[in-house]
Amino acid sequence: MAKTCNVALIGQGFMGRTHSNAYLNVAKFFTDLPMVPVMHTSYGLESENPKIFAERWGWKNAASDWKAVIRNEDIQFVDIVTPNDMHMPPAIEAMQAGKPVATEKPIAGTLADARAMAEMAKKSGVKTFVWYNYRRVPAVALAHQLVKAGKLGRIFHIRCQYLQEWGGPATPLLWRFQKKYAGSGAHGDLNAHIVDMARFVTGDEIVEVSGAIAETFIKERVIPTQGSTGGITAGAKGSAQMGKVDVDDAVIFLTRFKSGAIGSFEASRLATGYLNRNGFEIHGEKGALRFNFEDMNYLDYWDATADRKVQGWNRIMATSGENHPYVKYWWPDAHILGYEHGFVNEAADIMRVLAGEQPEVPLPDFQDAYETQRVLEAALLAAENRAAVKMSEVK
Ligand code: SOE
Repeated sequence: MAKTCNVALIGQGFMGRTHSNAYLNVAKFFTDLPMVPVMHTSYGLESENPKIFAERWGWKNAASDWKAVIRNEDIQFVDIVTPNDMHMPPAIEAMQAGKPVATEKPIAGTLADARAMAEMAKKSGVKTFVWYNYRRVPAVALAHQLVKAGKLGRIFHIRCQYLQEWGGPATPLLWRFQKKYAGSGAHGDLNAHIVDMARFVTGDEIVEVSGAIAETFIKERVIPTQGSTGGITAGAKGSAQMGKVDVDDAVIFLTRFKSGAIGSFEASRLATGYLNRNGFEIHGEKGALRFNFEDMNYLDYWDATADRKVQGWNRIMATSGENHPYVKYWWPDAHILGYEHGFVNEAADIMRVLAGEQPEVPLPDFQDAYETQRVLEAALLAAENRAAVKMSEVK
């Protein structure tokens, strides 16, 4: 009989929905879990009608005092999905209470917050997690396995892009465009994902950042009279007043990796034509990989060791229950998965780790996510100083 874990969700919004859906469904599909979540309490600001959110998503209790929620001795695991500036305070509170804790990506809006969280994790010894959900897309997990198995050999190039286009002039001044809440714009939102994904898939680390450019194309946005109602911009309404944008709309930068590979990263919310193009291309001595989340069930693999006559891009449909991570818990082969499945897969892995088991795919903890945050900071420094930044200079 699986043990139970009383979960508290701190925050609502878009990630509140993806995480609630994950807790609602994980035990239905992952029937071998040693521990299953109990949706004990969800926290939201009074103005966000926490009772309505809790009832809609099946949380037993609703609260509007996050400290009281974390201090409740019935709570066994704290999951934080608030905007980036509100990741650290509840995370520190949870770790000081000796409770395992997770945050949405990025671990925090600033390197200082990320560092404090990583240090407290080390000091408290509690288990920590950061929801880099794309690691749990079967095609991405397969890429990690192929690189680890040496299928690409020595890697030369790592090219990552996370391109969206929702940040046009009509989009109001949401929290994601305000430094005090987000820390940065597309950079912490999207480059966070692809830096984590590059480190995860290659197992390599970035040692230098250069050639960085941060740009804010739209300097002012309408001040919202209503925030987004569950999507990125869904339902957001603007007033007649304008507010200044103080974060980037796009950040691009170049990297050197420890192995000697070289890389490029590009994140934008104004990449017209790409709606959620989160992906990578990796070129090695023995082969190459490419992935685009807009086509998330496929991984393209080029085997450079094959007979030249038949070399080409193999378009692998990563939906085989027998061969690809997580798929066996879902549908028969080739019945494909969606965005929400990555979060359910992650909830399963978190429950396994909380119960002392290994996850199906490596899970980033606060220290791992702090390494990603250091790279993000290095890129902003490189852009500001128009000069290369060695990672050894960024603590
Ligand atoms: C908005 O850019 C966003 O919702 C990101 O915040 C998520 O992390 C990404 O998965 C989808 O786009």
